[in-house]
Amino acid sequence: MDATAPAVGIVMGSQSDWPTMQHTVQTLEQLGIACEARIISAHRTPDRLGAYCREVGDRGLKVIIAGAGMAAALPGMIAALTPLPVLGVPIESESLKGLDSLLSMVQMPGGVPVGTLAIGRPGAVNAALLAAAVIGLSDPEVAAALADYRAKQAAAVPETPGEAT
Ligand code: RP5
Repeated sequence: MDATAPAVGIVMGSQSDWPTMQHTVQTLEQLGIACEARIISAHRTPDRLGAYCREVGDRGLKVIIAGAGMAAALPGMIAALTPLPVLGVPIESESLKGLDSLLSMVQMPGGVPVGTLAIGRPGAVNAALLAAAVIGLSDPEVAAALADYRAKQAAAVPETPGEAT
């Protein structure tokens, strides 16, 4: 893989999604996977969405991760407009705590899949790890980085509980 060309496109519906989606970027960086981040709203910037989806395949992106909140149409629309695998991160909304985002993202009609992750930060981190697993199928360096990440994660879990804080 060309380490400088982004392999993962991270798209979010609003600047307000960045505190969550930055965890996707950080996790990909830990794994040495180049990515790009864009703000594109399915509802507020539909032309930007169309333009991005038309060119992602040509630029060599392999996976798209889309974070959105409320009526979270973004990942579904990207899945409709590109052949790339699309992972969705439901953003924790203020009023309904992300249940709105989760349900609107996960309930795709048959034929247009979105791999929907957990609400909020765990989903943002897991989307990066899942993208790494997909890319790792054909990239031994990424597969090794992911194996290392998981080994470190396992080593960091104590065998017995400490004092409750
Ligand atoms: C969605 O609406 C965004 O993904 C965001 O989670 C939500 C609220 O956006 P802002 O009003 O904070 O810009 O499109």
